[in-house]
Amino acid sequence: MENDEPPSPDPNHDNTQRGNPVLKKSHLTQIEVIPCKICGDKSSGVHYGVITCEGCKGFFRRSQSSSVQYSCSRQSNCPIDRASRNRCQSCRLKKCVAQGMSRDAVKFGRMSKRQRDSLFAEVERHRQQQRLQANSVQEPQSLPGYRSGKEPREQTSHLIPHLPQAYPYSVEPELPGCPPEVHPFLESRIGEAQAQSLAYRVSHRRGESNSLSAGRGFDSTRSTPETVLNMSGSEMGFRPFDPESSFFSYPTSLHIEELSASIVRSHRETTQYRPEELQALRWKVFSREEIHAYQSKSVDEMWQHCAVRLTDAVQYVVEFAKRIPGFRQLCQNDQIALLKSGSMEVVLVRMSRMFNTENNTVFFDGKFAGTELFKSLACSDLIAAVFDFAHNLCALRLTEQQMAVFTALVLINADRPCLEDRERVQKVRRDVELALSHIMHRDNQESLLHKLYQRVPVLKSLCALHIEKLRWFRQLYPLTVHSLFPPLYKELFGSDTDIQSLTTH
Ligand code: HC3
Repeated sequence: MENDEPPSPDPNHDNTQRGNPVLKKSHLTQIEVIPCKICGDKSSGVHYGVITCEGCKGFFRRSQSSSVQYSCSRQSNCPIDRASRNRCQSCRLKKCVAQGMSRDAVKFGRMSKRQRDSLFAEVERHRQQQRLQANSVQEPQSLPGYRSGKEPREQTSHLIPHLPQAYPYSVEPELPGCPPEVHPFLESRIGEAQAQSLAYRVSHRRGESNSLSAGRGFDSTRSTPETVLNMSGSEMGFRPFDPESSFFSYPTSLHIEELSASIVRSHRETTQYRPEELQALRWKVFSREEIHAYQSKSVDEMWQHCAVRLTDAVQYVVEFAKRIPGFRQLCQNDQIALLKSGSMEVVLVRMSRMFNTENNTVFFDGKFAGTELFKSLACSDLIAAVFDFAHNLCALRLTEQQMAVFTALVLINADRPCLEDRERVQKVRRDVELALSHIMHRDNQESLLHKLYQRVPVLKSLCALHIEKLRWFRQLYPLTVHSLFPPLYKELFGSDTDIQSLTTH
């Protein structure tokens, strides 16, 4: 049983005061308003690339120095919080890795200015939250619900907005024109996030979305995330893409260049793992015992486990969608309709980033797993088809930029059911199509375009099969779906009537 040793000075770990003369004690104090990303305890700084407490810093350091292999005696999904963090070393380490802790993480003191700005933007957000909580914050305004071809109903949806840090604070290879950015929105506890609603998650006031896209200068009186995003954007000489100003104009090549860069940046901000991390972990596979533990789960237990993991992944997709230029200018009903019908498809495309074609495994729960791990789902045809899709797409070896724009194209589909303004969706899609063509042309890989478009109907069939399996599962375990599946999952893959609307187009 791991107990937290008293913190000891560690020459290798990032000591922010020693790391950078520019950082003052006040900076360190600022960061400490952000709780430990692993257990939620009071943090003491950025350690191994992630904001953690002393206990989790010491735990991670020991896990890296000792050759011990941790294993979970339960279902590898132990909750890790201040009180429970010492109960399961395996799950604690898994969470450390999932949050991005790494021996190779850049020291905070040597972070780029942009990354430090992003971190301080998050500090500012936390401080705002603390101020709001101190002044008994107002409940978020409920928003008109999603109209799935029925009469408008009370807002009941459960998708989107706040997500845990998608990127830890560590150096990233910068793509031209799309520098790494950790958006202050990407932060909160998953449990909270899953409880919120789709309409709430895509919600935005016109003014807010305008400030995101209008490229305004930094207004110190409005230290909101949007203006912070604009500040760091303009500071980087990166003029945020402004869909409003160019929405109806003929797309110039500059407009398409900016659109491409904006989509790629949104993708980088909202993928759970960086390519380098997945590469570094590619041979971290589950042991026979660990696979057996998954296979020993009952059908309903494994479905619940995967439903939670799938919902986590969807939340990142929803955040990505919100950042696609033009998406937030669509009416809320259409934003939700595109997400309900397209987010699973994007999850499956993104899954190919986490796939190792050499041993046909996918990164899941912190290690790489083969189809056999999912046996207790009792839907081997779906698993086989999903793995085949991931393998074949992975074999195309898309770059992150190509992946980013392709997933935007998958999402922005004017043929989806229940859309109110198809023409407007088509206008957004047209620019994304041009962006994909632009990127493939630039990379001299136009031949890939045809192959990518051929994958789209396969995605649709996979999602139809998934819905069919869910219908079967719900008949056997109605209570499990009703009481134990994340609200967000139920909204996404909804009741039978919604399911039909999702799969008839
Ligand atoms: C598709 C999948 C569920 C989702 C799993 C995800 C995409 C979850 C996010 C991880 O970061 C990456 C990942 C890896 C494996 C993916 C699973 C493979 C098989 C399984 C099913 C096909 C879907 C089961 C979901 C269900 C049936 C509960 O709705």
